Amino acid sequence: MANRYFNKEIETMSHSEKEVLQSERLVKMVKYVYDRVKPYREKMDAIKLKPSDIKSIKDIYKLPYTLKHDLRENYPFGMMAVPRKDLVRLHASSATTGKLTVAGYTQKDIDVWAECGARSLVMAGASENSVVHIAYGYGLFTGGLGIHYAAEKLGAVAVPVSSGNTARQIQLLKDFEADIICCTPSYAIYLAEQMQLMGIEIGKDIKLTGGLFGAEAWTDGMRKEIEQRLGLKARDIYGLSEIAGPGVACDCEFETGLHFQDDHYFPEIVDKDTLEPIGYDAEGELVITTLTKEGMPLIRYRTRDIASLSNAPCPCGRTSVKLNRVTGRSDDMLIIRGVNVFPSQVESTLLEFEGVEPHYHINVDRINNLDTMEIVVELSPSVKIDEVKTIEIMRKELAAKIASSISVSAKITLVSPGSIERSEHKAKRVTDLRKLK
Ligand code: DLL
Repeated sequence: MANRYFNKEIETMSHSEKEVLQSERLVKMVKYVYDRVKPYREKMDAIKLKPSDIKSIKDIYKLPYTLKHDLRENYPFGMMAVPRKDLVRLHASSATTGKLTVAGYTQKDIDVWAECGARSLVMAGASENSVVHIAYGYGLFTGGLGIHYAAEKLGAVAVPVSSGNTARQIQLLKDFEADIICCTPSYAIYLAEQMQLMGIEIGKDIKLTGGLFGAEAWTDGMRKEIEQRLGLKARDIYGLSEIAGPGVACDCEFETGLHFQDDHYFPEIVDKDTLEPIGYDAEGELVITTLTKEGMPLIRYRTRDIASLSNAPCPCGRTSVKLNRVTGRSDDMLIIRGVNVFPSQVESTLLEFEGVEPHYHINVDRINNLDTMEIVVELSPSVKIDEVKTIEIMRKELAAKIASSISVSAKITLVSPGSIERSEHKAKRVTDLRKLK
């Protein structure tokens, strides 16, 4: 059996030892940013907080938050703690809204990120004997290069396919006999669909055993679907370019939550309205502090991701805090007639409903001052689109199921297989026409 851990000493460290390590690192980090990053010095001076007031990790709540806005205001290099000559790489976030946010990394930052990625690959069952097919995009997006360096660190073979050209992806998966695949969950479903159309036999032509899927919110229903269609174990990997790309947290085979690499990245959950820290198992906004980053350290960075943390032990022996599946970003939350709706809730319901596929798009509008929601979803290939009566019954049943699960009624439009645009990158699930009015 492959090794269970990439770095056993750290991954199974006792809570008390971890706390000592985190405290030492935080104290150093706060002094480091105070001395080197003007926006941090100004924020701390404004609340009369001195670096010496931070004595242990328990004092973290005294520190001010950092927002995406701070990164944009200081674009491109104002948040860096080292001169440009000491940076070895820049990435930028996908910026679905507004200006790009840039992240700079020193060589040590790249090494730490690769280490965390390697820990994640091991959680997906990879070893130095693995062939890792990397179908995340390479470029300013951190997915491709992030996993690439992680695979090399592990000593596995990295296959830098990047995104796109699905037929070639399938050919290479077959020819290179990859055992591990890394891509967005929505692309994994698309790949599986194409393999089926091409008559590829899972387990015979394709020998995948594990995968790291992330970069977008997805559900346990989607996990089962991917596992069944691709014949592998699907792990959930989390990350964000501002902190490091993929590998900030990842789940193991016990699926008890995503092990947060909390020797380097310290997580907190805060109430998204009051910003008061909240304890374990309650949902709120994820806030992350980098404990070792040199290039662009971030103190209490508000990620806008909605999640919860758990400190329940995991049978795998890893002792880190765990991140319960990110249900979505607060920016993605739709408010429909006063009710909060996440696209992931819609996804869960669709996956439980027989006869439709997890390919969907949500259209939101406001007509005569009333919010409207339409869910366009693909029928499974086994359902005949011309069976009008069957389709009408399905539509009504699905509408009732959606209304009871998300507490909002929605118009359901069933479309034929393949009609919803597939994404090679992060899937775009929502069009909110209210924002354009
Ligand atoms: O998406 C980094 C990444 C690449 C993670 C590949 C995992 C795999 P950004 O483009 O900066 O970085 O987007 C970060 O994506 O704040 C979340 O909203 C979302 N996200 C990332 N991973 C997950 C996940 C990369 N596993 C933003 N579940 C984050 C849910 C995720 N959302």
